[in-house]
Amino acid sequence: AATARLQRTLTRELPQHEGQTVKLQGFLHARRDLGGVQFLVLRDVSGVAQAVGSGLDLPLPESSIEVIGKVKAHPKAPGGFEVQVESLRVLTPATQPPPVELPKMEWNVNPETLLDYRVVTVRGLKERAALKVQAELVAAFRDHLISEGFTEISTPKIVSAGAEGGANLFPIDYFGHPAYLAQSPQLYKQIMVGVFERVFEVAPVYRAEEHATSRHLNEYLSLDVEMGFIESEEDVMDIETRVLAAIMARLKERAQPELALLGATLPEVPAHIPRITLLEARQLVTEKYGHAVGGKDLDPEAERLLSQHYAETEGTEFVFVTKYPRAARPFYTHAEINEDGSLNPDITRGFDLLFRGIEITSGGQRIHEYPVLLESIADYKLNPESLAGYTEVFKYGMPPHGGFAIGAERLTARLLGIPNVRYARAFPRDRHRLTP
Ligand code: AMO
Repeated sequence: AATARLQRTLTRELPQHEGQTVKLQGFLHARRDLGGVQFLVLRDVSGVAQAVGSGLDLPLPESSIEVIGKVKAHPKAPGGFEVQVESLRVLTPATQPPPVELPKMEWNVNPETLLDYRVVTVRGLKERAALKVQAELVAAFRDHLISEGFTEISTPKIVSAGAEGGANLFPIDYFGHPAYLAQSPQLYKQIMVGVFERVFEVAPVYRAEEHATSRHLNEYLSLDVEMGFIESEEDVMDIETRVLAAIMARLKERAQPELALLGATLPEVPAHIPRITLLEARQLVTEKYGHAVGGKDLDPEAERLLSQHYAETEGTEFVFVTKYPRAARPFYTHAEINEDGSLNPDITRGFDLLFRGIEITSGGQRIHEYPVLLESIADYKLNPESLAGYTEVFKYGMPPHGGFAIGAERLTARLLGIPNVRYARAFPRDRHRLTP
């Protein structure tokens, strides 16, 4: 009766309860029987704890359980303490063992099995740590932007036209009308600059990418920012730098156990992240590393080499690649402004941010003048009627503005050394995966 009134203790709190009787609740993470002595590892939201007993009727792994027992210092136990089991109660027994032993899971060992059984493998300590770090990262993104006067918005994910161009749109049937899943909140976040001037959104977006790579998902979490009354895309890069610094500061403060578990080190975010134009970047990787860059952008190898160059020469893991050619940017991107004030037809104010060898952000200044926008839509051979709901707002004094978007899974994966963005999402959608 006395123990029934015990409050729940978290595994993390055991050191504060040495010598006391505590009640732990969680999942049976692992169990071992050593000649009559039984060891169990209980996992709760705060970590794991070892408990030791005998004569216990142990359920299958992943059963949810309650353990009551005395806390004892034990140097070999995880966290330095163990619980000597006085009673074990099975709250809900697992009806079958998990298809893989959770304590033994590693990235990329049987990756398909891990994803097929994601409902339970996502409970794994590393899997959970990655998602926890991402949650902290998103919280930091929000908090920092709010502190700089940004307002959170929510824009439609069912849309009538693509925002980013390309063929990677998911068509859907909207009561008999053609519609699409949103590729990005781009057009709506720009419209909302007319309301709040500084806005951000945290929401999934959809890309019908047919290829399976370690950096592409068909549904990913986009961390979007848009701000009005800027001078140029430099203002946008400055904000992004501060956002990244705030993210790393929060992770340092709040995600140490997860970072340690994953063996991850946080990057320093320099006050000024180096900036190099795309043209110069292409030349650099060709001249320094002998890599001939195909296409109009940087290919993945060029991104890797450019990051390597900045790590070696400036000791930074971030670099902005700026002044993208028009041909490599969407129709809404603002042209570079020549010294005489005219618009450069070939170069834009679009940029990417590379982190540890991979593009994690695109951004730039946007076209804000109605006639210029209509001209761009015509140049890109897009249908002005399908974009009329967007272009309309440019009749009403849209200020110079710009923004950026961070792919949350790419940033998480690069931060934590996770080899594939699929493991930086609880339930990834890829070319072959619609469940769970
Ligand atoms: P972009 O299309 O470059 O730009 O996307 C921005 C960032 O989103 C991430 N990303 C992806 N992550 C996982 N899987 C994908 N298939 C995928 N595609 C993109 C990347 C990328 O840098 N509207 C612009 C942003 C802006 O200018 O504000 C846009 O969507 O990290």
